[in-house]
Amino acid sequence: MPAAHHGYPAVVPLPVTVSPEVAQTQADGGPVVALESTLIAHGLPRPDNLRVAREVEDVVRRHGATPATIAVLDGTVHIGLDDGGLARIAGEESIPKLGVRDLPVAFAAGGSGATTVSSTALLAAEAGIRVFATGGLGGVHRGGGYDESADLAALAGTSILVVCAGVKSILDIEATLERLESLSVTVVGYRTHRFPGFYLSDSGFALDWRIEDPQQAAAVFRARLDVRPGAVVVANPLPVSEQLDPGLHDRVLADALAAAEAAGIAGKAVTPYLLENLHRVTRGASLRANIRIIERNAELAARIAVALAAAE
Ligand code: PSU
Ligand code: MN
Repeated sequence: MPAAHHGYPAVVPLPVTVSPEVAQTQADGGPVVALESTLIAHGLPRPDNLRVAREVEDVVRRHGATPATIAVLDGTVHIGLDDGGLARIAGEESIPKLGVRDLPVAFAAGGSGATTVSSTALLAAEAGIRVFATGGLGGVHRGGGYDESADLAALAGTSILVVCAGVKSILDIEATLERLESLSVTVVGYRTHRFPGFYLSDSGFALDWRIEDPQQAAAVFRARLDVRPGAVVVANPLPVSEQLDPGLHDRVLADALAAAEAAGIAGKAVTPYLLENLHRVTRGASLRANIRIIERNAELAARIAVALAAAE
């Protein structure tokens, strides 16, 4: 894998395996959509997570692109998992969550893990993939202790287009938007001027820019490459008819945040803990919204990847 944009030649190339389907699509100049694996391993409950992981790949295929779910298995980066790989990520109890800083430890030890937005974006970009679909980005957490997801800094330096439903509503959305601005991450709304709030269609915060179709998204991304390396975030809201009831959302979120604090949950366990808590107390309503978000983002990402491939 080339590491030219870091300014140093790669001394030891990253251990990477590209699936035959992804390799063929790339050789043909076709559209590929990267998918992360932390939301499978840690964002969704077993056994639904495996079904969703397969469905999301099918959504990408149905919209004309090739899916590349990314994870680390036995010390090797997989750009595109086969069904056995998906089943391991979804099923193994002890799969760790790997941000960028965790990757070297996994490589050195020959370990396995699920990649977050930060590490998926980096590994996808290094593999020449330009479009990535996820649920919601990490960001700045609420509360007293400072907790900022590595997703933000990673996107600042990684040239990739990420389709998401904003950032998870468990976060401090205002602070997260400010950090995205400081880091010069390009953020555009898809057919909206409102920043989506993940489970909610509107986080309450406005966006400066909106785009109307996949062709515009592709054009913004191509222009971004001429400006300076960095990500383009395409914020794709759930329609109001599919969002979580806002009253229910606010009530259960307050309880979940209090429970996390009381239980002393810290570090990278915070996000999975809060998501699991919400899924439980909303009796699956937040889970259904979460799955719809991922499917809708996969569809839009595939359309954008198709537009990008056609433009080149
Ligand atoms: N979006 C979801 N579910 C998830 C995540 C995002 O809908 O589980 C994951 C992503 O992998 C993201 C990570 O990168 O949560 C952020 O974790 P942290 O806040 O610890 O950086
Ligand atoms: Mn954190």
